[in-house]
Amino acid sequence: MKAPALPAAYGFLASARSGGGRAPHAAFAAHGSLTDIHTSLPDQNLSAVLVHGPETAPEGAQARDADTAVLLAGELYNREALRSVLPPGPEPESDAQLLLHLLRHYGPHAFRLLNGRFAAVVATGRRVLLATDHAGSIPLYARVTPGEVTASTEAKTLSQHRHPRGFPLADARRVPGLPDVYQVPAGTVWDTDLESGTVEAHPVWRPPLSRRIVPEDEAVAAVRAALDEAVAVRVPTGDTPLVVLSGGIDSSGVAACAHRAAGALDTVSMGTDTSDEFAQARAVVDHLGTAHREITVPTADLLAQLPYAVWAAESVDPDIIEYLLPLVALYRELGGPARRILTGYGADIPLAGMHREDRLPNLDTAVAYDMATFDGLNEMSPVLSLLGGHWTTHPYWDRNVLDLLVSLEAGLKRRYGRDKWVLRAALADALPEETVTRPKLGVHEGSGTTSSFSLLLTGHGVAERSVREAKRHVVRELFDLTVVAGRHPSEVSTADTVRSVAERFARGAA
Ligand code: IOT
Ligand code: MG
Repeated sequence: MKAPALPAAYGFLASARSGGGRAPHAAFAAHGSLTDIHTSLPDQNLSAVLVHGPETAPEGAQARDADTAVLLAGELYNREALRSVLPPGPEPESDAQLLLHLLRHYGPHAFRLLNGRFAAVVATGRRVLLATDHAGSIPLYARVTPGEVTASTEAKTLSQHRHPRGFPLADARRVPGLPDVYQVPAGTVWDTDLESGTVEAHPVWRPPLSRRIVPEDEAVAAVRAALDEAVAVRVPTGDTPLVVLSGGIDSSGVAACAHRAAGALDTVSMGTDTSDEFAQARAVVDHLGTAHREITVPTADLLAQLPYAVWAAESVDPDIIEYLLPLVALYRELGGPARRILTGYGADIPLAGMHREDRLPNLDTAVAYDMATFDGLNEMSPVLSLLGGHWTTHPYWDRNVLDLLVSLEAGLKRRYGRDKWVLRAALADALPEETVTRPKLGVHEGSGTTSSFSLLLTGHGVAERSVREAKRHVVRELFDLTVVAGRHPSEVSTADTVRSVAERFARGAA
């Protein structure tokens, strides 16, 4: 089954209360139309503001029956399988409706069944369920007080209170600078008692810890089949998808599968004035016959976009912000009507693609480490592309693809001197040989982001050995300004922030 052009909603700010209340007010970084909704249930009221596409009917993001209301941002990918476990009846009209039916049958365990990119709020009886997909790919934040649960896909919309008003939640991840705001973990359902404000966390997905020994040809066929399927369910009916194509194996593989599924494909590559991989992308474009576009962003402009990257990702991790910055620049530069974009993001994590490493113990340590630490980094947040009004989806972090890739024994990931061997072999018949065999630079390296950020700091007098720490401070300060204090990134300057951090370092105050 194929995906609709765009999901019914990209995000929300929702408030469930035992008493009455107004729709909360929200300023999202995600660019879209806003719609207020209200649902009265016997034991609580759910109000929300939804952010959605200009042409999209937001009704599809909500569903209700006598005592349950569902709010779903994002989309499901295993719709057909999910329908197959429900009794025959009329087709659910939306993913929210499908989830409502599943909840009737399985209760909160319904979330164990979902393969999707979503954040959900379910008001039911006197409880409120807050749920993320397995990857937490749409970040979800909450403030919980007795009598009211407020949840949002962007933490900044919860930042109006200077002092904690919500309950402290033991063991839950706090949002820096927002004292009573917590992030729902990836692959988790928070079951909240509205009256008492107590929260129980139920994990519904865990990254595989064990590794499977599979013959080469079986592994290769399984990877190809899983990726083909993950791409096919992300390709909209009757619409040409867009792939952000670097020319490396990850995004080229997505492009090959998407071209096959849709029959036509648009691609776009980004470079800077100092470097690009346009020729490598061009090899794939010519091979597949895609409608291609090249965008060049001056390196100097990249760093100026740091406040936007932090505002969108709501992450304080400087490495992640460096990876995301060129993509943010690309998404903001794209223009045009809202598009569905497929990326090759995330393939390097289960395949240890960024660790060009021959020793299998080290390789599997990298996989295990990255799978244990991705949660909360928000690197797959849709808000990054929604800055430009576009919806992204990441086939390598499809639940089936990810489960498979993580669980393959390390010798299938590094083999015959090749990184990401099993993926390369899986795509060998679909791409030019040079694409299949060539290692590539990461987006941050290719665009020169890492080095130009370092240079900006040393240029302001930060010592070489302090650059890493200074980057951490710059990113945190940008987070405090844009997410915590609510300043629009257009009013925040990377240069000023770097200057003030550099001065602090010079005084030895950092
Ligand atoms: P990289 O793998 O280079 O890029 C990620 C995706 O962004 C590509 O697959 C492609 O779809 C798009 N992209 C990258 N460069 C361009 C370009 N020049 N033009 C158009 N599209 C482009 C690291 C990285 O460098 O990205 N990403 C890692 C994950 C980071 C590690 N995270 C973690 N340990 N939690 C990845 O797995 O993708
Ligand atoms: Mg990659």
